[in-house]
Amino acid sequence: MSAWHKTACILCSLNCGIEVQLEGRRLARVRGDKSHPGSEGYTCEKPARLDHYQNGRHRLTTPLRRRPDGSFEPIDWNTAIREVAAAFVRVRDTHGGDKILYYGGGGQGNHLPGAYASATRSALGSVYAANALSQEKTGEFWVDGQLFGRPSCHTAPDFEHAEVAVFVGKNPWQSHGFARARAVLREIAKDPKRTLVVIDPRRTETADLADFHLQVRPGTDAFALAALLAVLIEEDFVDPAFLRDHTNGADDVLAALRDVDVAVYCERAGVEESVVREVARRIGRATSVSLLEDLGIQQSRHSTLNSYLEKLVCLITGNFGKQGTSNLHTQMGKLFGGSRSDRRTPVGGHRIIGGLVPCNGIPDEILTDDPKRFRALLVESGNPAHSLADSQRMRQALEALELVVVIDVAFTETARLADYVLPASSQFEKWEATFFNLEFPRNVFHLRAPLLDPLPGTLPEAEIHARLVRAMGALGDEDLAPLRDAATQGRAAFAGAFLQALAAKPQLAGLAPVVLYETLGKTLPDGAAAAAVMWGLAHNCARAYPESLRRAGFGGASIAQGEALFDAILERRSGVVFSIDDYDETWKRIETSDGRIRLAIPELLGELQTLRDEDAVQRDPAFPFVLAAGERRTSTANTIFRDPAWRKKDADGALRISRDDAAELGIADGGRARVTTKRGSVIAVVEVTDTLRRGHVTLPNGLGLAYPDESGADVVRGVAPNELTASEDRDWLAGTPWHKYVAARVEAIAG
Ligand SMILES: Nc1nc2c(c(=O)[nH]1)N[C@H]1C(S)=C(S)[C@@H](COP(=O)(O)OP(=O)(O)OC[C@H]3O[C@@H](n4cnc5c(=O)[nH]c(N)nc54)[C@H](O)[C@@H]3O)O[C@H]1N2
Ligand SMILES: Nc1nc2c(c(=O)[nH]1)N[C@H]1C(S)=C(S)[C@@H](COP(=O)(O)OP(=O)(O)OC[C@H]3O[C@@H](n4cnc5c(=O)[nH]c(N)nc54)[C@H](O)[C@@H]3O)O[C@H]1N2
Ligand code: SF4
Ligand SMILES: [Mo]
Repeated sequence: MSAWHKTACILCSLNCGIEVQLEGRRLARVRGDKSHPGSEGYTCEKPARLDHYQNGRHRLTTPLRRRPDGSFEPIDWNTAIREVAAAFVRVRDTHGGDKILYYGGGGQGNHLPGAYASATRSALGSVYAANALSQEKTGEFWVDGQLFGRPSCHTAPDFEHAEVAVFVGKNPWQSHGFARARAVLREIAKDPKRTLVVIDPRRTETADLADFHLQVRPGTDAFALAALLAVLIEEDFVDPAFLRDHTNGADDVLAALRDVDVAVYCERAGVEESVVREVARRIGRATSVSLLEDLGIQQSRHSTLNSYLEKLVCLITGNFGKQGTSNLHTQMGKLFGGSRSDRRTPVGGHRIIGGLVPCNGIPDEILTDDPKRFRALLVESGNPAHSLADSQRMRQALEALELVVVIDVAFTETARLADYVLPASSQFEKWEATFFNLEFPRNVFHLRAPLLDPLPGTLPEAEIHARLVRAMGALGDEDLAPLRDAATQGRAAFAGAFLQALAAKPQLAGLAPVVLYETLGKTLPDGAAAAAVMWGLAHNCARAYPESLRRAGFGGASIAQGEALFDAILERRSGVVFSIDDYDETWKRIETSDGRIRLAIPELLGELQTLRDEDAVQRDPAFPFVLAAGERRTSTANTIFRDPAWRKKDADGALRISRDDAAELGIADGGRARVTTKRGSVIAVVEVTDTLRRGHVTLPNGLGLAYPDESGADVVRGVAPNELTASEDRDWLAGTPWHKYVAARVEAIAG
């Protein structure tokens, strides 16, 4: 029997700890890691199939360069690094480094490359970035910024302890989103003293467990949430002491919500007023309520307003800053920026939130003659040609750029449009980690050791960026040699030398991840050079949260705390509890000038007013259905598995449609239908279901990917959802897409 190696699942943001048995290079058997402090042995059904990611036919094994005729030729790494560095430097020197967009930062399992990419970006002066977060979470971040002072004041739910748990546009049974989701959902469902509420137009697996399911009409959550809030106020469930002690602007908010006509709004949302009232009473009387929102409201109409209303449910009832509610957690590394200012994109003037350009606005920044347009793109661990709205327009934008470089494990839809493709080692072939450390009161960080050597021909991103930075001439041996010497004398000596070097040459600060990798990194045990960046982050963490680290067992002065944390990160293969919080810490993390929550957000109270005159159903008779383009199912995992054979069920990613609609259109279960939107038309296999309302159809995310068959010819299975979406269909404030609200027509196909 071969050994069990510890690592983590990379298929969703939970990154459950797992143990893997290898057969050669195959991930032969996978089980939950009981010593992982976050997941405690829990997994869902998906990681058993991780070998489809590790060893599929999608793996790249050589750098590629595009020929003038659009085909690709293999090139060696030295040529690739030299040419890519020169091409980026040319764009920088001709147009300015700010014309180079970075799309990346990591997927569900790999965030260390984003840290190393920051060195390449610094060498180039690339200041604009985007990634999947800026097509899902940026509206919520903006609301957090208004309420709590900075977009990085991110809240953590606490379903483990909540008396009432509410999910709005979130199906945790399939998509998780908090630790041990299915176990926690079952516990809540079977406890008669606790209540589970789901707001979702589909009767999801989570809704099946719920005490209350508000099966809203798609795209009408702003009405449903406003009605819920109005009832909380009308029936006197507001917490006046909380509002008085902790918030500003409550009067404006309460006044705006008192204006809501509950009966009319419930009617528009397609939910029974009596049930909304019951839910409000249950929330109002509970000692603790926790809510979680996700794509169902973030990628739909009124996206940012929805996030605001969802948060107001907690805040006006005082469900914040205590057990079982919502709290501000620690962060090991920042997933997104915390700048207070509203920067705008250079061409379209789109809001940059959390440091991220809205994805739906990217084509506007490229497909223009404006001299401020983006000229080049570095894509790392992302697939914008597939995963962002409006694939057609995104492809046009990619072709219009002077330079596109893709770093990926696979020959993706985006890589096919690139000038250079650099093959990365997989997440099981290098040191990796994520910054999805979003827990409260205990927060966990897990540095994963490689299970395997890099696949020949590939390099870990840390090494790719180190080579690029050197090839650009930003860093030389004269910078590194003294630090390498100091590193051999121990970390205290290294720290002194590092600070001295930064003082002497301030531009090294931007290159710090690569500097650490090349110096301190070479002295770390087990070849963990790519973990070097964690040394800096561990010290930042110690400075930011000394008490939280102390409670987690990292005591002493700040420097000692940082060092002890870094050692623990390197040594503990199942992950580290790096912070333990008191509920009081939440209040210290509010970053408004007076430490109070700014409840009134004028822009969104303005939008709330406009609901009064808004027709809930804005349907073009040519497109009578609402299509949710991209649903999480047991058989989806973003695009991490490209091999369709990983899917045991739902192999083609069926279009779900209600029984009545299917009957009326003459479509049978297992048959095929054409789905048409203003942007495109596709053919999908059909699943007739009793879980949907009439007029609502859904397609899964992560399908429609090209994958080579045994002869090497590409086969595409299922529908690529963004052939159907349009970049202009987005939130007015945050630019988030309306993937869940796509006007569509559905037609039967004979045969
Ligand atoms: N199995 C699996 N798990 C995943 C992923 C995966 O691909 N597969 N991806 C991961 C990622 S990147 C993310 S961001 C999360 C996303 O996790 P979720 O947001 O939970 O995923 P979705 O299924 O896209 O959308 C959630 C719910 O929104 C509902 N919905 C659709 N329209 C509306 C509406 O108008 N109003 C309301 N209230 N609800 C609506 C859908 O019916 C669905 O149940 O999942 C993560 N987990
Ligand atoms: N219509 C519609 N569109 C959607 C959604 C939807 O619901 N509907 N969901 C959206 C959401 S929430 C998200 S998060 C995105 C997800 O979609 P993407 O952002 O595309 O993310 P992933 O599928 O997680 O992975 C991106 C890439 O990382 C590559 N990769 C894997 N491991 C490594 C590695 O170690 N190194 C490198 N360099 N690359 C690696 C994979 O091959 C893949 O090409 O899709 C979004 N798009
Ligand atoms: S919940 Fe997410 S991280 Fe955990 S095993 Fe399932 S897919 Fe993997
Ligand atoms: Mo996502």
